[in-house]
Amino acid sequence: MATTDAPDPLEDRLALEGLLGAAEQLDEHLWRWTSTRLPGGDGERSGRPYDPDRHEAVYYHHDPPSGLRALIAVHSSVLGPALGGARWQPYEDVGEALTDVLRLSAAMTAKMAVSGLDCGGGKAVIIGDAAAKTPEQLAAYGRFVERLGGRYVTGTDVGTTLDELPLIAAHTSRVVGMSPAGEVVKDTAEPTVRTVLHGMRASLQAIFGDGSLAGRRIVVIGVGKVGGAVARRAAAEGANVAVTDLYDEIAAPLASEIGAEHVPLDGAYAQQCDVISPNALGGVLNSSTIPELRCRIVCGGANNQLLRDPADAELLAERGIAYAPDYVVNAGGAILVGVDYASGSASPEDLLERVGTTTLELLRVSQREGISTAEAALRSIDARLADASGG
Ligand code: PPY
Repeated sequence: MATTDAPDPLEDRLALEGLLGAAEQLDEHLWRWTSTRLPGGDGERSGRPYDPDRHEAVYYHHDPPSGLRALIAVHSSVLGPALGGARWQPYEDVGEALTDVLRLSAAMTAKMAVSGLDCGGGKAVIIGDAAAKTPEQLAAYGRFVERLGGRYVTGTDVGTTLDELPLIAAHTSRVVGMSPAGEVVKDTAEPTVRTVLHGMRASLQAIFGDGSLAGRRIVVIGVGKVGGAVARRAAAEGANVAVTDLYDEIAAPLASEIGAEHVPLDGAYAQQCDVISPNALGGVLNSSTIPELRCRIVCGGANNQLLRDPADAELLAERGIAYAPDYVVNAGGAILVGVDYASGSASPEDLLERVGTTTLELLRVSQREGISTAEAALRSIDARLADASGG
């Protein structure tokens, strides 16, 4: 069990307080920080309707019996309840987990706003090895979510799986994608694959005047739940696909199955191609990879692809590379579960398809106004949030 070597909650509290300022203790093992600023955030959007560096609340919970240590960040509930998946990862320390949950939850607000959903942005991170998680920890996580009384609604993300959702849902009703009878009814990976492909076709349309994947060279980096299916479908549509992954044992069989090239991860960003599709880690578009790129388009399912947003978006724009913003094209999962909260809006099918139109529109605004696609997206998010808060 993870309890023995887990730091004392007080140590965690102090670490968090050092980063965030004042905290309120809700009970012995549950803390809340309100109106927090992302440590290390550049504050560039301070005072704007969408400020990714400022969060409504952050909660920290340590459950000594199970060893669960988790953070939940509510970035914004301006558009509706804060939705987002739970990421289970062996973070080095609570500070690293905090930075991740703050960035991921802010991206969820952007994703919901740009997709036209009446939902806010939140995220959970659990500090631990996903392969070693216990049912007791999942139960403790469910109780943690329940304590927040609906301010955060959870689902799956990296390190959590659909078959674990019922174990969480046994302790909270604040879970997306489940039927009232407790069955998992919605998989968020499949619609995410669909929106990534809609975004890819729209980007090809904007750059080449033809949205077909056939004959295009597409390098898919990370071939897990989402990337693997993106590679598969792109190959089925006649693209010339190359795949790579941290784990060769995942990429190699996929490559032979779909007739793709298997390229080394090292140097993958420098591949000559039409599209680079990042589908695994965040922070992969940065000042060392961007100068190496020899593609026309970046379009993939990974969250937080830009290491420094908006600086890296501008670097991409300067190089003439069309960047389909990650939270626009990977919104499929969020759309599928978020529609349940969006009173009176369009059908999930319409919203999924709209990702293509939105991507095309952002690329056109970017070309026309000489701004990055990320900046174009931020302007539309600002407009929606300002409208919703009556400003
Ligand atoms: C994401 O899109 O990054 C997610 O976390 C998917 C999701 C969205 C809304 C609720 C649960 C999971």
